[in-house]
Amino acid sequence: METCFARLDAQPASCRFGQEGLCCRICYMGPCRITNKSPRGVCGADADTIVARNFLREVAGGTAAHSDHGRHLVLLLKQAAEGKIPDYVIRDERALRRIAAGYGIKDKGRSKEAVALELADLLLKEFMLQEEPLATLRLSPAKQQAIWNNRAVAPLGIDRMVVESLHRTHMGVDHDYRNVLLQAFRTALADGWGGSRIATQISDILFGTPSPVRSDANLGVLGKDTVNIVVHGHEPELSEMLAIASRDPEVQAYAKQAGAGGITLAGICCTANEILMRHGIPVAGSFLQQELAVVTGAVEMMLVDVQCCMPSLPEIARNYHTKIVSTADIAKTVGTTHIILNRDNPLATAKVLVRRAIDNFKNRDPKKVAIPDVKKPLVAGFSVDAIKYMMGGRFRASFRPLNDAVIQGRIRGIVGIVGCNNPRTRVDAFINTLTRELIGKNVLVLKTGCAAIASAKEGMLRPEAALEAAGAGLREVCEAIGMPPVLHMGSCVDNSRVLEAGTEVVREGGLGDNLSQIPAVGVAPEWMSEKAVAIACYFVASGIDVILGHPFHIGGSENVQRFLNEETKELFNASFHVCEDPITAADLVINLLDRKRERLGINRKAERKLYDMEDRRKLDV
Ligand code: BF8
Ligand code: SF4
Repeated sequence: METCFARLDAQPASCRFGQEGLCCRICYMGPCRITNKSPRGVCGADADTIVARNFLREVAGGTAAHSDHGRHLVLLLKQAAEGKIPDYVIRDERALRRIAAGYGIKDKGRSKEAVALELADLLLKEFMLQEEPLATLRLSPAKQQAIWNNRAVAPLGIDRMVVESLHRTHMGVDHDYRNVLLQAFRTALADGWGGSRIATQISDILFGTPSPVRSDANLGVLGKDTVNIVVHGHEPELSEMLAIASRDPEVQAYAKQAGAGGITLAGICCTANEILMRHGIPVAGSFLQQELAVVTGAVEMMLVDVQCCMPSLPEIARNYHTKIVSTADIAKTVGTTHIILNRDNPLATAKVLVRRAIDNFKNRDPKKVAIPDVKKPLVAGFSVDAIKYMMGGRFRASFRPLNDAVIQGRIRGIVGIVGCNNPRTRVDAFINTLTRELIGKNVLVLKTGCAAIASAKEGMLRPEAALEAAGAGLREVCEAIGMPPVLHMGSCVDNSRVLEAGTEVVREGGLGDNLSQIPAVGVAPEWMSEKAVAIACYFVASGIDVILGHPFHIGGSENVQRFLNEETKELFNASFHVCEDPITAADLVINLLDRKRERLGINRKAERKLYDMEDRRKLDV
């Protein structure tokens, strides 16, 4: 069986030009490669221009992916508000009214449908704005907006930013690497404070704002005697319907008739995170486990939509009875069965799919079944709203206790550990070592994407993990609230929740008046996708330092490296750092947090020491 790990071994050594960003193939006078002997491409572009242009194209790709997902959801909200698809309803009216108020939409005395329609129209415009900055930017702290305006990086319409980026990187257009890189930050902001934020908000309105929920993670969640259906990809539209369909009594009875013990619906990648957060549906695995899920021989059907779905899946599935079904018209793969979603009645499509999976149960070959006996319990569902509620109950919901804990030093700071897995490094190793190191040092860890799944599989998303591994200060906070030391905030578009959490911290007061002042850092230890590049850029542009487990493809230009790793400090009060091992990364996180604490005048070492891991051990003795 050939999986990504074997295919990586079979790859020739990576091309240095590609790795360093020095290969340009954007016009047909090329491809051009920059060397000492040929320091310019045919058109005259030098290393700085070529590296910066390639980088901007990556950011545009990542922004496009997140934002197109956001657009699909806005269109869905519009149709739901118009009553065109009865299966989709506004499940969270409170979220709708709160979010609409954030955009200044009046909701008093108006039906939820009327408010939703106005909101959907306003958010659709976010994609199209030609001359005004995004309205969604106004959800950030005022000082943050001032920084973006001063630096001329406040994005206009999301689509316009992506198109402009492609235009500016066309042959013979924008050649000043600084100008090109500023556009990279501007485009990334249209993702984090545009497309991604919109996707998260609409998902909450349509499918419910997540709140703490129990579940399990790892391949062991697949049932030996149940029909196993795995949903994989990113958009929650169909998986939400599958969650309902798989619980339908008639469908359940059909599974029993087929000789199965029931139906197990499980997720891979960010679809997993979406339905875990809202329904507690178990997680079969992260990005690099998609092929392995098929290799268990126990999956009747795997549904794929967009992003991070490997084209190898049908090839792997040929060795088993597994049906790979693609569900998005913009994402087809040779060898899959493609279904067209019944837009008028998506629940009916979901039921047909579940029945087809049940029909396939009889084709399972017991001799080929090998489900690893691994799974860990977890608690997920930490939306910003849920965190506020946990801290203060319904009537005093607020971040005050969190801010106080940071000011007192019980929590040293907040780190967002996000992003993918990458077969070039040992799966989950960097993510999990770093996470343990940091919670031991009283850093509250927020997680999204496949990094969150890594923690789930390690058992770090259980509240008990605070007793086992957190420093005394963090442990005290977690125990008082009953929360894990690592909070699962959702899928990759839900990195916008990390920004939202930072904004709440600022709003609550006492830790500075923009995001760059709060003791917070982002880390993408095992990242691989263009989306991760966009996320990293909008974190930095939002004033949050970002540590990467391996560098961008920018090694070919010292100027580009200097701009991203140094000059951004002047622009945004944050920059990129590269740390290739988790211990050095943990030290750097602590260092960066302490510097921010120092500036806020709250870095009182004596108090903080009391909460350190070593002291905690002494106290325990
Ligand atoms: O968007 S963390 S491997 S699944 S890109 Fe992909 Fe990376 Fe996973 Fe979700 Ni995000
Ligand atoms: Fe070569 Fe310039 Fe064309 Fe790039 S744009 S391929 S550097 S000629």
